[in-house]
Amino acid sequence: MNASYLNTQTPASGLEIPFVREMAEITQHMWRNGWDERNGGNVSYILDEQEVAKYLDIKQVIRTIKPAFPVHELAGKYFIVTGSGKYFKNVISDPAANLGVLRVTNNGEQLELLWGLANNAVPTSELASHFMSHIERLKVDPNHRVVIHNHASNTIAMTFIHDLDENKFTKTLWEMCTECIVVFPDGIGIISWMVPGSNEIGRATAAKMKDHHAVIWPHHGIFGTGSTIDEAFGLIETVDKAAQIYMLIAGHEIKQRITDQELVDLAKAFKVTPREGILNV
Ligand code: 2HA
Ligand code: ZN
Repeated sequence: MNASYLNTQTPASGLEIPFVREMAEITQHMWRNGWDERNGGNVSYILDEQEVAKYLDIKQVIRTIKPAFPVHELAGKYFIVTGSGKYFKNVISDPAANLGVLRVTNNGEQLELLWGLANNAVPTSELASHFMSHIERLKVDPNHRVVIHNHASNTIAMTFIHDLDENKFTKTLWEMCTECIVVFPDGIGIISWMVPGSNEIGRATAAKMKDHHAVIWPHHGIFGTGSTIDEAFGLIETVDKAAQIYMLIAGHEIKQRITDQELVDLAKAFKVTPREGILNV
């Protein structure tokens, strides 16, 4: 038996940490869906202190990073985020280079890096939209944890040929697949086209997050939120599936459809309350 072989330990990659693995797997799924070309897309996920402390030394700050604006509302919170300019395709093979675990300082002025973002990498360019969205979702849902942004293809396509009025857009999506109204009864928020990466687009997105789990950026992509990675990802999957059906039937003669009364019946059966002002019954 070769002793040196026995002593060789695989260096820790980060994948042994459950929340790192979750991020690595979900970014890989998104890339395989064609939703995250090049460095497109970003994810941020609020972690429990106890969960982080199980795997990392939370007293060991690697470096501090100044956010674009102070985030007092998120003081003391822990996040795992994707890095700016990083490719979702590559997260699974090198999590520490593409992801980072951060803590917001108690005064909300700084981010303390506890793991990852190797080689001086910085958090996602859309951190403003993520942080502002977390702040708004937490006000309405204490279980809120996850913000995912990606370039879901059918959703982007639909923003070219459908009216961007959010009630009309939501109704069309509800009509495309039976489960939609059950998955997003609060409907889809839509902002106007804006330059990404700015505090302004963050504010516009977060304003819609006050009463929607998902917000579309026309000709760019989507933000989905939830209390788990599965929930936020599942929401985007469902929206994009409905948008895909819309793109498949667009321009074809429609012979039958789900009626408003049937949508009401669905909502009743699944005990959800559809956003007001969308269904005509
Ligand atoms: O490059 O998706 O919106 C990351 C993005 C910017
Ligand atoms: Zn984007």
